[in-house]
Amino acid sequence: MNSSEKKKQKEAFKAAYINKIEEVSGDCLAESSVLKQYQALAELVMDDITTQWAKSNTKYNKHQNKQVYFFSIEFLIGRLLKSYINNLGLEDIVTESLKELGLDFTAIQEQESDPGLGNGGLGRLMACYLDSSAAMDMPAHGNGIRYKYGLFEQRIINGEQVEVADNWLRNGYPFEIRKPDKAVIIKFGGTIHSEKINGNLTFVHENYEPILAVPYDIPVKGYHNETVNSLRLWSAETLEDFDLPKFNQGQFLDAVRHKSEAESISQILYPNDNGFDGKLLRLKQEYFFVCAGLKRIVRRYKQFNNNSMDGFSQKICIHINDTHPAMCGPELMRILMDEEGFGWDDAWKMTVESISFTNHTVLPEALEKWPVSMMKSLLPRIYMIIEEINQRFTQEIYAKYPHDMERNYGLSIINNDQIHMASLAIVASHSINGVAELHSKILREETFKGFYQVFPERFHSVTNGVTPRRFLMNSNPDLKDLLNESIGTQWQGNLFELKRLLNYLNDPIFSDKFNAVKLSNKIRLAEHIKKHNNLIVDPASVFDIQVKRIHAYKRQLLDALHVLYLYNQLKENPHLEIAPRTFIFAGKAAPGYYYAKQIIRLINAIAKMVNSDKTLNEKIRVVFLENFNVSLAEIIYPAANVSEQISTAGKEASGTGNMKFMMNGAITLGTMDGANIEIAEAVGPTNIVTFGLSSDEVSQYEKYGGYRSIDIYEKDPRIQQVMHQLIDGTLGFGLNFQNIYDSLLLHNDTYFVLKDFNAYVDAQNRVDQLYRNERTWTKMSMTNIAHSGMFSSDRSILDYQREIWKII
Ligand code: GL4
Repeated sequence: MNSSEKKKQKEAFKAAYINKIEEVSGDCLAESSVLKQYQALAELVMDDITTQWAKSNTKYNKHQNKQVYFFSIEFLIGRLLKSYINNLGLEDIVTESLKELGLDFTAIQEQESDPGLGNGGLGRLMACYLDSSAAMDMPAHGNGIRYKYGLFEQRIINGEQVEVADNWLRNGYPFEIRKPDKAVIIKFGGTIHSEKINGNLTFVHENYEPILAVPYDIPVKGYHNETVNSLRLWSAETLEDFDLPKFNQGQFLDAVRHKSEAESISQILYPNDNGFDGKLLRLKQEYFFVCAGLKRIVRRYKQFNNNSMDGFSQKICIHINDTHPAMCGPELMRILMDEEGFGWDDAWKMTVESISFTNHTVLPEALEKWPVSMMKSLLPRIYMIIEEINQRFTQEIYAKYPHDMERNYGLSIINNDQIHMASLAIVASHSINGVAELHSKILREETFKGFYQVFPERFHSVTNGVTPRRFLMNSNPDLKDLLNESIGTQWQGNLFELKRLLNYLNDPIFSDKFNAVKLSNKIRLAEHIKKHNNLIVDPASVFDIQVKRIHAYKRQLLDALHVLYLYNQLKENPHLEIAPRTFIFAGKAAPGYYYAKQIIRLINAIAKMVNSDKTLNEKIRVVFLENFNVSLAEIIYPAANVSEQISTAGKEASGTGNMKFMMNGAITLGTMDGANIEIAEAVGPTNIVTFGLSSDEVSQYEKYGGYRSIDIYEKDPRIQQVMHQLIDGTLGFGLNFQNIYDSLLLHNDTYFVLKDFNAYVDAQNRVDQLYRNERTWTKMSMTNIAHSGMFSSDRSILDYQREIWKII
């Protein structure tokens, strides 16, 4: 675009924007609030997107291409305004126009609430996959729940986590379109009886409670193309607002009770990551979005396919994100048999051919098991179908493997009066995959070993990826510009092109510019820390960062104990030569997870002690940033030097934060777990720092014993010292971390924190040495970025297309 064209476009944009502000606020620009400026900009952007959206939908209705639907109970999309603007290619026009109008673009963006419709990696992965699919012109859509309250907001008060409701819809949400005309009815409870209708045995559902599912669609705009896909989120409503007869009889509370009970289904996101709590309301949520989503997909398919289901499983992929949508199997069977008139065998073939399943965790406490009684009374017809699926499946395997009764028994979907959702998902889909090589291997050899023996061809592996649009281009614009001016812009379309950066490893001018970008990102984070924690940190210090959900297996404790150890070292020897470090933590703990909350308390206690100790010469600082969410993450990743990925080997299915850090040039300090292993392979051993037990070693100890944490404790005075400090009042008057202490000694350290302590301290020393050689560190950092192509979610989506959906 030449400069006069650009000028014209900017003038047109400014005129339209001023108009919009007047339209949405009734105020002129000068008097408008930042909120109205944001709303006007959002509406203007939506005007552009909806036109393209309609075109994409028309194209899709012809069913020339296979459509993928991601069913997920979480979609952690983050703020959208900036990403829409950049994807539309309007970045410069908007940024410059707003500047010329004297408006603060950053402040405008901060008006947008960050929809917290997910807990962590699992939900964020879906958002990355939607972004990549749209960028690659692939028809893939999301199907989930429009929670009225997303994941709680975290406040840190007196060092402890306090949860506050996340009312993200408070000011309305400009990027959704409510579609009451596409609402469907979901039936809960009631009874089933069979009847002969026109000579056919038919199942009739009676006395059920009907709930209305109303879709809200959010456009998913592709990067610099014409594709706009849809994220459909369902909201629960009553059929009639309230029960009028009751109201007229003066029973006001009863009249509205039904309304609030119905609406409770989409009221709140369960705040557990990697955990299952078995609540009835959660089961309702699961069926709610599964049933609503499938109904619309089937209806639309027929509408544009001469009212026929022919070819359905060749044209539709139902991809289920972990087991929460596992009822897709029985529900599709129900629709096909009870509503579309198919017999069992045909319906089953179509179901299995359409559904594919990704598993996201091997932690036993996260595997979903629903009591038969609960399923039977809430979803009687679904239960009948699950029972029949199980009967047919078990019969088949008993006939095929008559000598392997014990294994066969373990494969039953219904066991001990519980429905095993992972087993259901495996049996009812043609593909199951893990999310990193190691994770997929553990699924084949341990978690789902029996199923792997029966269905080896169903098992695949697709390593996770993250979108470089949000996590590099948008959140690290200075790095983007530097890359563009040095290696050209091809990498923006194909992240493998970042390899060209390797040509600059020995270029001192480039290195200086590269380090300047990192420094300015660290200054931005330091300003955030000053504002929110009232703490000054030195941007020249090593920014050593662990941000993720707080969970025992992720071992924030190991990180914290090392900080404590380093503190002890510095107290002993104030002249200890180390590169100054800022240890930064952030992450939410599930509200009911006491241990994780204690970890937060511990980190804050250590922070308080360390930051107020003047004798340390500011060599170490400790920060806990409250309310980790996508927006905060976007400031954190670009500022990191060290990426802490220190889960107990074998426990983190993949991790995706590790990839976001790497893409922004942080060096991974990690165990050989999840996708860390593939990061190590990609960058080579000299560009990563790894340590600790391997997953094989962990699993040997778990199976055969042989680890006694007390032995380690008794041999290591450094460990004894930090352990005592947990309980002797060092960390503050009245602060006692007895249960953390007990978890390590009394309960034999389930996650091998003490076992890996020594190796971790050594690894941290290596990090220190490496950082102190600036040239080496810069090269390592550049090498990490250069090899991050493989961790783009574009690559993951290509893998899914080839291996699983068989699209290309
Ligand atoms: C998770 C895994 O814990 C995480 O390792 C993985 O990267 C992510 C996406 O596949 O899924 N599983 C659950 S549950 N929450 C996660 O973040």
